[in-house]
Amino acid sequence: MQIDPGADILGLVDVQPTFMPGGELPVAGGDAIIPIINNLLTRFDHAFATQDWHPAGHASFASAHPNKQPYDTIGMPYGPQILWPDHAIAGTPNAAIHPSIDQHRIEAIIRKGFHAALDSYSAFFENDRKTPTGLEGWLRQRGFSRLFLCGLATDFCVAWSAEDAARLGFAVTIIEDACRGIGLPEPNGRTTIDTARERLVAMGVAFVNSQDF
Ligand code: VGL
Ligand code: ZN
Repeated sequence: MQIDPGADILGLVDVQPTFMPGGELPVAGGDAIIPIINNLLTRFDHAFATQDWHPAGHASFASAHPNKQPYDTIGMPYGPQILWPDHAIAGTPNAAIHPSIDQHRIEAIIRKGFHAALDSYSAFFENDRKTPTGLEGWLRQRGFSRLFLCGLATDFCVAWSAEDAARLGFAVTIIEDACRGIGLPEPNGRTTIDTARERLVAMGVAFVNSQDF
């Protein structure tokens, strides 16, 4: 795959210790993507990153709701919300971009999920699908039209970011080996990783591997 330095940007989604083994919401193999992403960061001229960034007591935490457990789903004013263990607490070391990530090409960092009553998986919109993070404007003003996404988790924040980006008219590619997913069970023995991939492929999102560059 040829990278166009004027149009292409690598997006690092939630590459934070809170989503890695030893963190609060560990994604299996989440730390294995760090060297792959550092290698990708030597190929792209431009990168941005997101950070999941929640206040203590955030509405997406099961601990904020009486008699609820992590991975239960509840109804929120903006729709169904999966509840999570407390994670990505703003300002804590585990909410930082992983310290082993080479940040010298990261030109913008977008934090999301800081509204106490509203979750945000996507880098573009909070989970009401309306409240913008500002990333769209930044990308357009900088002239980027093709996004290459990596990070955590494939089936939540990466998938929702890819879906919004495609909907907004960006060409979107997910670098699959530079992502890891949570994989909650879905009907018929499938997982949220399978259903997210299917939905994204149908929307025209491309899937590649880091060796394709
Ligand atoms: C994420 C669940 C809750 C993610 C963030 O980064 O995919 N997942 N908050
Ligand atoms: Zn979160």
